[in-house]
Amino acid sequence: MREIKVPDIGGIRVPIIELLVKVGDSVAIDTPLITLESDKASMEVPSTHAGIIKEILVKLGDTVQEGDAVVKLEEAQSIQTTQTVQAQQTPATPTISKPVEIAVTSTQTVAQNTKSLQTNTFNLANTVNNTLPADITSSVNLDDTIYHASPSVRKLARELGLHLKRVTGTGLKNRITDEDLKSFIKQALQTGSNNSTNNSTAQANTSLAGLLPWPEVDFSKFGQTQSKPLSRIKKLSGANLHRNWVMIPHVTNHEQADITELEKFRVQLNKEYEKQGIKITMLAFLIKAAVAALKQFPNFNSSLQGDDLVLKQYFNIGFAADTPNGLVVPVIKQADQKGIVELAQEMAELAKLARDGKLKPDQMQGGCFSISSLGGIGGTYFTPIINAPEVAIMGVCKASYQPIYNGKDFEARLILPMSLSWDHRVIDGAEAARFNTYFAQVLADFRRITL
Ligand code: CAO
Repeated sequence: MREIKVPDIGGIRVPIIELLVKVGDSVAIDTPLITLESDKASMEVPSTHAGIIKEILVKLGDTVQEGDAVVKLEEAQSIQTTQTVQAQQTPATPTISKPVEIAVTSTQTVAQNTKSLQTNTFNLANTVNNTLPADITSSVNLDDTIYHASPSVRKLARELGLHLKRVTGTGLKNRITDEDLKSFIKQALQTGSNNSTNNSTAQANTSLAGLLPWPEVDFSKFGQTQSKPLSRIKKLSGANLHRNWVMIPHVTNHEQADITELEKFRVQLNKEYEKQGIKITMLAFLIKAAVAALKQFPNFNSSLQGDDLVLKQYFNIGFAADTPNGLVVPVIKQADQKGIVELAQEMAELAKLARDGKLKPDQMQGGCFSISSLGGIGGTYFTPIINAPEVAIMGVCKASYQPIYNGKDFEARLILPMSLSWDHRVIDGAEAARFNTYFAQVLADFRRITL
């Protein structure tokens, strides 16, 4: 049996404010056992050995110093990491599934905090600023009763992008415990899944925004009804679309492209490739034009990450595909390195996989910009929803012949209606108008792509 003791914490006595394990728990080296807190900082005491907790030698509120025994552990000699501990546990064994990464951090925390406690220069504002992202800390109230929490709780909250102010602490001095955080997350997830099951995602979110609750109506009062569960894809895409529509301050600019010449070229190409069974649709040209426009306007090929704009040097283009189960967006990778025929073939393959429900996750990942084409169906203009974390999407509808004045006469020209939605946090209106104009120019005269 091995006793795990409090390491060097700078020769002071500090109270235990959290017990992080219980008898029967399996722990790995560096699994946090207890949280200590002085009036300046908090720190976790990690296990120095792997094994099973046989006895807890301290209780909440006890004050401890270096060398005090915390727990008795039945050592598992061969167990060195959390992963191996987990692999050897039987289902009946209570487990602590804290990833090694957290434990490593807590070791560092002990070292950092020990130093700080010794020099007594530690200050809470610094802790907060070091442990929370800048955009959160800038608006944070530094009153520590608001989000008093151990380093591992803070870390988990940070990883989930969750502000601790939203969690109610039930520990000593309103401290937010591991359990508080977990039950908050559990509740949030339950609310989310309930909402998606009831097709009323708006319900929770509108209540957050202070809006009226979603109306609950007994439709059968007015006539016969039948309930049909949403498909898995509809639930997933619905949740994503809802988030993107609510969270992105988006604007949609409309444009018209004269694709008379391009359509002639497409028809000609289709004749040439008919024998090979290759069909070239307008979408292949739209993908190529999108690449050209992204090269010309790099802000459109980016994603927001905190205060940074991540500009991508690759050109992966997603296209919305309508399937019996709902909307999916397969991604054509490295579209800049592919010709029209190759793009048309790959698009047809991906669209078929999508319709058959056989797309693999990696075939829907890594997109830079999306195109949603309703051209084969109809309509004039619409307002596509940006496929976050992308910052813009191009929607096109059915091209039709329009009388266009050429300075002398009205001429019948094939006009493609285009609708570009863009994220106003990243792109300005003028830039969007330029992007759209350029996009339309490329489609009007595809030779521009070579410029
Ligand atoms: N204007 C006029 N005709 C068009 C056109 C356009 N912009 N785009 C396509 N067409 C024509 C095609 O040439 C084809 O005609 P023919 O059969 O006579 O050659 C016909 O419409 C059908 O094309 P298609 O839709 O099968 O092919 P596509 O390459 O244009 O589109 C795909 C493929 C997968 C994008 C499409 O099948 C699809 O799923 N579209 C729906 C996308 C969607 O749901 N978007 C909404 C997202 S928001 O909810």
